[in-house]
Amino acid sequence: MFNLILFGPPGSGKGTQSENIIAKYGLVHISTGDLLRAQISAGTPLGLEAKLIMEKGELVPDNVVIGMINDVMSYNKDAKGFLFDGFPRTVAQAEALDELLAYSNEKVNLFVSLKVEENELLKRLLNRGLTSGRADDRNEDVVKDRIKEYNKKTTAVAEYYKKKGAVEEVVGVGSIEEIFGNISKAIDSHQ
Ligand code: B4P
Repeated sequence: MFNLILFGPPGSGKGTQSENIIAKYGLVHISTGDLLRAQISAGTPLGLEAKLIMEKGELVPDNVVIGMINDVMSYNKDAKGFLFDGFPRTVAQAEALDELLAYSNEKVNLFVSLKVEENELLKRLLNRGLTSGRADDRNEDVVKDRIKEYNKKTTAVAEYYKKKGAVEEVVGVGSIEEIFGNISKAIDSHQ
């Protein structure tokens, strides 16, 4: 198995690059943002709870997100590997992922961190808000709160994986193809 985490602040290109990565490497894509939005669309109790939190730009509780990840991994036991997009976002989530993988003698093989500065993130997300229909992209204060939440709770995840090794930083500014080329080089050198 090859298990990859694509990491970065909101708007750094995780969702965008994930599409290219799964097409090239055949990994099972797990985006916690997409899973949560699917729950919201289906109007489940979990979705109703998540909607209120996501509209404020905050993180959904760890136990909810870890439960969703566990479900998708269990349904995909024969996967060649997983691409985790937008997960883990806290150290508790990172520890839980390590435990889930360890059950099947697997581990995180590579952690790719996309580097994009805050002004560019703000510009991209507000721009996406014009067409995406996503409430959390439309309001500048909410977008800023998401970036603050990332700085407060999520940057520690990068430190957690740096201690374990297999971390690659990729500049997330430039053309989508150029960035994907650099991510591919990082993956190829760790397979
Ligand atoms: P996510 O769905 O993960 O959303 P995101 O971080 O905003 O998006 P992403 O980073 O994938 O967007 P992309 O850059 O591709 O999370 C949404 C919310 O869900 C969170 O705020 C939180 O509330 C909740 N949540 C999700 N996971 C959670 C977890 N594990 N724990 C707790 N809560 C969780 O795209 C951004 C824009 O940039 C696009 O318009 C794209 O076209 C553009 N773009 C991409 N690459 C570009 C480039 N190179 N140049 C120019 N523009 C580019």
